[in-house]
Amino acid sequence: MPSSVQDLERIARTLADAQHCLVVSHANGDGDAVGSSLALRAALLELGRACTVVLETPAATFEFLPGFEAIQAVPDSKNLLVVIDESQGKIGNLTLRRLNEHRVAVVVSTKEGVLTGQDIRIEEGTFPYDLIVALDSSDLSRLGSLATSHPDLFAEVPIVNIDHHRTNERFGSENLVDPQASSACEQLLEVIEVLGNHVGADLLTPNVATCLLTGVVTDTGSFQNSNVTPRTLTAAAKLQEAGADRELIVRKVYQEKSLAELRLWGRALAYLKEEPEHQFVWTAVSKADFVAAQAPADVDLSGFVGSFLKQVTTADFGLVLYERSGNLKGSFRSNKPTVDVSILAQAFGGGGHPQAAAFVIEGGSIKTHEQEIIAKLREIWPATVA
Ligand SMILES: [Mn+2]
Repeated sequence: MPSSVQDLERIARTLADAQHCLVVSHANGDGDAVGSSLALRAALLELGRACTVVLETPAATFEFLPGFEAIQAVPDSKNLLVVIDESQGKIGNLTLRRLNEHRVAVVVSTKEGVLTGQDIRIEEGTFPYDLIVALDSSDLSRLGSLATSHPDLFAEVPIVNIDHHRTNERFGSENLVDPQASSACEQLLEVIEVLGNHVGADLLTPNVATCLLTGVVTDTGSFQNSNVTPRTLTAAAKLQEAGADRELIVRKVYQEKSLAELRLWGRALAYLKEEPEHQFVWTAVSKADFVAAQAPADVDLSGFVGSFLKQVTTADFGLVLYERSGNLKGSFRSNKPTVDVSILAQAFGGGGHPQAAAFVIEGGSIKTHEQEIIAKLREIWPATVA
C-alpha cells in the first residue's frame, strides 16, 4: 500500500517533535541506505535539530555525499547523572575544574548547611537520543551488530521504521512500509515534503536533494528496473528541480572506477559460467582474486552483476558470489521483469527486492559452498521448456 497522507503526517509530526534523532540503516550501506540517512540528517539539521547517523561499514563509493564524514560507527552512550541530595545543605554553584591531563573535578559549593560525599550519588542517565529512525532496513538484524550490541538503546528509544522491502517486519513504534516505492529515498522525499509543510520551511535543499536522488538512481539501477513508477520519475524530477547534483552522482557512482576494481571485474568476467538448462549465469570472486587485483576488500560486486550479467539476454538472472570479511556473499540481479530473485535469496537466508536481492553465508567460502549453492539453484529454478 502506498503511504497515505495521514501516515506521512503522523511520521512528520514525530520527526518534528524529536530533539536529537539517531538515524540508522543496514550494514554495508548502499546508495539508498547512505543517501536516505544523510538526507534525513541534512533536513533535520536545517530544522535546527540534532541528528547522529550510525552506519556499519557504509560503501566508500558514497563518500562524496554531504555529511558522509559525520557518520559514526557506534552510537553515543548514556550520560551519567550526578545526583545530589539537598536535605543537609543547598547547592550554591557547580563548576568544572581540570586537575590534570586525565582528571576533571566537579566543584560543588554549598550556600546553606553542609554537603558531604554521602549526599552525592552517581546514577545511569539516559541516551542522548529521543528518537531512532531506521531507514531501508527490513529488520533490526540488518543493521549489523548495532542492535544486538545496544539492546537497551533499541528497547528504550521509540523507533520510526521507513522502508520499502516487502519483507519488512514492522519493528518500529511507527512504521512507514511501502513496497511500491522504488527506494527508501523516494519515501523519504514524501516525508521531508510533508515535514517542511508542517514546520513552514523548505527542507529540500540541494544537499538533501543530492542524497535522495542517489538512492533513487542506485536502487532503480539508473531507472532500468521494474520498480520505476510514475511516482519515481516525479520524485526524480522534483529532486533535480531542487538542485540535486545528478552529474556528480553519475560520475561518482558509475564512471569513476579504480584500476583495481576493473582488474577485479576482469577476473569475475573470466570465470563467468552459464547454466543453459536452468537459464542463469554466475561467477565467483575469491579472496585470492581481491589480493591478485590489489582491490580493497570492501569493493561491492553487486554493481558488477547489475552492469554486466544483466546484459546476458538468455539468462533469467545473474549471481555473483564473493568472499568478504570471512563470509561468502551472494548478490542476485533479475534479468526479466517476471523473475523475482528475492525468493532465490530467501532460499539462502537472505532477502531483498524482486529485481535485486542478496544473501550472506557466515564463515562461508567459494571452495566449500559454490557447488552446493549452484546445485540448490538448479533444484529450485525450473528448467524452461523451449
Ligand atoms: Mn533500498
